[in-house]
Amino acid sequence: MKLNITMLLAALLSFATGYAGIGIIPRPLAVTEGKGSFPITSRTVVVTPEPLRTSAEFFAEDLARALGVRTTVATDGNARRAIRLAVDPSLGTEEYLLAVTRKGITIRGGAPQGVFYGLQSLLQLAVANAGDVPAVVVRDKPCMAYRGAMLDACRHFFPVEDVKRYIDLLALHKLNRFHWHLTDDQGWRIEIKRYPRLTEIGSGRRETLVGLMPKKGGEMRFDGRPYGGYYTQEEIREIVAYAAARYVEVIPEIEMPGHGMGALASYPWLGCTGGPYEVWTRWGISEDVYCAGKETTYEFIEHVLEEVIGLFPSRLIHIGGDECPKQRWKECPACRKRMAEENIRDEKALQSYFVRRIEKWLQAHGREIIGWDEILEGGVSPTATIMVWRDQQHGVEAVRKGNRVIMTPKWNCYLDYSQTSDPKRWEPLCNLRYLPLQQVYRLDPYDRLLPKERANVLGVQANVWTEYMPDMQCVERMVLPRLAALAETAWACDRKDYNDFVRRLRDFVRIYDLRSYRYSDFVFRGIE
Ligand code: TNX
Repeated sequence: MKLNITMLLAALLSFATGYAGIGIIPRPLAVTEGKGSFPITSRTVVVTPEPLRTSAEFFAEDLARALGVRTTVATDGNARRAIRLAVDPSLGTEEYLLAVTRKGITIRGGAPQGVFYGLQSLLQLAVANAGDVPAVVVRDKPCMAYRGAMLDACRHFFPVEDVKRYIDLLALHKLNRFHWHLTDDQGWRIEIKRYPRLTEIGSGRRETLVGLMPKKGGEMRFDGRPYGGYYTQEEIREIVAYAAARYVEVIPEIEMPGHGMGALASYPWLGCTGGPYEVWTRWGISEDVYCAGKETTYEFIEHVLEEVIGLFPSRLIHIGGDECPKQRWKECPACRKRMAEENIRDEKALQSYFVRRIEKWLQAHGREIIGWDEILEGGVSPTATIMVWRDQQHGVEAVRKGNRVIMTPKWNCYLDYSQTSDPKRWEPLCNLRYLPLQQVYRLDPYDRLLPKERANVLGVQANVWTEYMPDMQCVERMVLPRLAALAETAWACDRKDYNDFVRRLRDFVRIYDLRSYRYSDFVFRGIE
């Protein structure tokens, strides 16, 4: 009851400010307002074909939570006051048409995921208008096929329930790829049956750095407590299925040849020096990396990937490839020998050899690689997808080489960067680089590209590195509402308007409230 009054007031307020409550994020392709409204009540029936039943039930649950109204989900079509769902193959796969009249609501989508996105929009309209949905026709389709968000589960570990909560967020923002960063210097988080030490040893660390950015004059302070966690294969299957039910594909990342201390600590023969190694307790880049000279390294990675592809059906498998110092390779006899034998001119080319070998293996198993933009160095195969995280110029180069790219340039997409420049408002621990909401919004994935080159930009992604995010509450506060800005680029890259976005955001954050997601309200308070 209390909720309903709040909603009513909010609806009145938005009316008073001349905003008819038809604010959807991301901004749809076309919105045509009609006359009157359709009130959703406990007599409303969601009529759905069987394949869309799960989506309909998610929607009914959301409504119940949001409005305190229990709608019924049914597969027969005779209800009078209905929300009707249907697949209409004349529309694109992710495209939908939502029509609200005084008599009822219909959502048609080119495929089930299109209907799912239509339901997300309807939920927004229902919540913003306290269940009395204004008559409108909304038509939408995403401009990007790949709409992602990454979560780093290595620097900090997030239990299954948190990962699901994160996936819920993706679905709410109509994103469709969950990039799961599962291995790094600070921890190995995926169970591999053939190599049990990866989780026995590699998933834990002695302690964790809790000082603020030592590089910037902070002190190196550790908490002195062991830390760890990993996902069993069963849990991974559960998460993959959970995501799939929300039209989110999970793309696992197994980092190589750098960021591998979790593995090296578990099996020291993976490094050039043979160790001993330790799972890292602080952030940064380790000089010790997988040995590119020894054959056993490649065998190990292939065995790991064999289990990985058994768990993740995604065509793309992320093999990392970023920030790999080459000093150890320079000093390593096995690496020198391999370079001589394979006619490899320098260490960058050795990394390229490494990546190509793994790519060949994955291709032989029906998969494709995606890697951070450093894999461009030393030559990259044209079939690799490049995840551009440094300057967008690397993306332009990759596109011109004929590669496909995902744009996630750090100065627009790194949601670990601080959202305010005001030190008094920083999180207790944070990355001091500054990335306000508007700067996320400003991302132009096609910047510097010719129109005919655009097709190779598959999409955009937000990255959430968790050095300074010990738990999901913190992740939520950092990610929201910046994720909404990214989502708008992914769906509406050619029809963005920041002020209009902020206006719609006021409605949108009520869904965060309803689901008790934490978020930053800086934009509403004029804090930059
Ligand atoms: C760079 S982006 C990294 C991560 C860090 C991040 C911190 C990338 C491919 N590597 O390992 O966590 O910066 O912002």
